[in-house]
Amino acid sequence: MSRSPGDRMVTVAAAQLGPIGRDESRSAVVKRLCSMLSEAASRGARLVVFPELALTTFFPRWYTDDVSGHDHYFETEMPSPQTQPLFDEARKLHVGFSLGYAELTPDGRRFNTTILVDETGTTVGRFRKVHIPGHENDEPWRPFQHLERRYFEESTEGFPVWRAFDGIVGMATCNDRRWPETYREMGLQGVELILIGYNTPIHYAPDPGQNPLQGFHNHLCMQAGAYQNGTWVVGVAKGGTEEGVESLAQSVIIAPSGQIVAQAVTTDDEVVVADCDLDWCRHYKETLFDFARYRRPEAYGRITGQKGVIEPD
Ligand code: CDT
Repeated sequence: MSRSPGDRMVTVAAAQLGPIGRDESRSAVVKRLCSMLSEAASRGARLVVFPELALTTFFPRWYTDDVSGHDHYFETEMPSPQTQPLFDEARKLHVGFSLGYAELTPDGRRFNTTILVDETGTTVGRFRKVHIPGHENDEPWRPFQHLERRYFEESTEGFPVWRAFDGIVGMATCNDRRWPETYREMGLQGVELILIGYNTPIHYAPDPGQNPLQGFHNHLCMQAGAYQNGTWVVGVAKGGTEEGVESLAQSVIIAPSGQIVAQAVTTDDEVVVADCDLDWCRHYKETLFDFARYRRPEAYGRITGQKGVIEPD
């Protein structure tokens, strides 16, 4: 099957962020995001993808006995008076966006959330992070903590997709990108564009031998997810050294072939743009990865039937 561009060409921007300081105000961050929206729009983007926890510093690196003492890092409404300018700017520029932030619900639940907003400024989708990495309790032996499991609940809402931007769009958040089930769940709903934000410290305390491989593993899992499901994947970092912790940048836009078509070159605020032909997905979804023809769910019972490893006797 030869590849000729289809009608559903969507220009997408990966809006990589550099560090956000502990004391940086919401309004200052929103200003940064608005200027990136405007740059992306001037470069033809119709959809701008921001990272995980894009409104604040990565606060789960700090231990606290009572997490409610850190509620100022959470959003209780979206948009709020501080974030409304982002929605207004998007509507004015006629671009959509996805935005990761810490969500505190009216009944006191905390999620690591991403929303999808269309070109009219309307929220069309909400995803809550499924795989919550790190630890629950203080582990002072680490040079810095990764306390997402203290701050956030695991979502039980799975991986929905939405019809938007002339295609089928899904979202995932940071650690979700390392799990093949994430992509397959959306692949089985015909996803054509997966938006992923991440905050990935270079130093992995439980096994520092993985540190030099952070960039490789980041691309490896997203490229495999794209190819094996015939979908575009946009992976967007909050990178650079934030409050003394160095995080991976290397944001990318990946085609359904698994090839990287655009990549950030800095560790700071940077807009990377690519034309994403959603019709390209068909070339994989209707050939090698024609699920209806080739998948063997009857051979995959363990995937949903068990959680951990059960070794043979
Ligand atoms: N934010 C996030 O999910 N980061 C994780 C770090 C895992 S190490 C505790 C990631 O998978 O990149």
